[in-house]
Amino acid sequence: MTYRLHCFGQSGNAYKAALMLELCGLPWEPVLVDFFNGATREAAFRSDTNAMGEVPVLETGGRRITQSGVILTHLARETGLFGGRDQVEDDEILRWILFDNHKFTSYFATYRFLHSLAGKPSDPAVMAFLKGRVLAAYRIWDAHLKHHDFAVGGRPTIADISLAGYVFYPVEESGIDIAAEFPAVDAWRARIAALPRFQPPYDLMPSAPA
Ligand SMILES: N[C@@H](CCC(=O)N[C@@H](CS)C(=O)NCC(=O)O)C(=O)O
Repeated sequence: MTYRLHCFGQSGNAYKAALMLELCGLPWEPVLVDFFNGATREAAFRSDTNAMGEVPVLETGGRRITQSGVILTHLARETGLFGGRDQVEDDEILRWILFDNHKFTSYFATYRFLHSLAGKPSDPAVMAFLKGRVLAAYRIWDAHLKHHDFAVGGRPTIADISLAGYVFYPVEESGIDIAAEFPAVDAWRARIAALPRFQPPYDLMPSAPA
């Protein structure tokens, strides 16, 4: 069975799913979503692909699974890879995935979008507010990584794969230099990049045209 992942290269949320598929050695193919020309806002996308109007969407076994955290959890359960070893670890993994979705990914992704992908200048006050939220979330993750190699249990799990969604994009896209400002995040990022079958986002997924 080949998994089909609705995605586009610039989407770090989609990259979380693509990276998991790849690290697990699963057969999958990308389905390019024309995000910058409004594909996720079209009625057909909402009715046929995802009523929430987002990527990633994973097609598998006649189902369409959405929300990267759900996709990661589903694949960990199916493969027995990158999941928790017990209920306590599962709870901790979910805790970090929720932190990632609410604070770590979401502010960074919004900031990066306005910084380099929106195609028009952004309100400086909005950018200053978002940058403060980004840096606060990165400080929390960096502090954890000063004393832990990974999010949970001393080994890579889907929590790390979720948190890794946006950390491999070129620094120019966000203007936030992770290597310079967050050394523990930088070292963790290198540990993720050293995993067998790792590939960065633009190598795994086709880019959406601007
Ligand atoms: N919490 C969601 C976030 C997904 C998300 O924000 N996807 C963006 C691309 S990175 C999207 O498709 N946005 C479409 C839109 O807002 O119109 C997840 O983790 O899957």
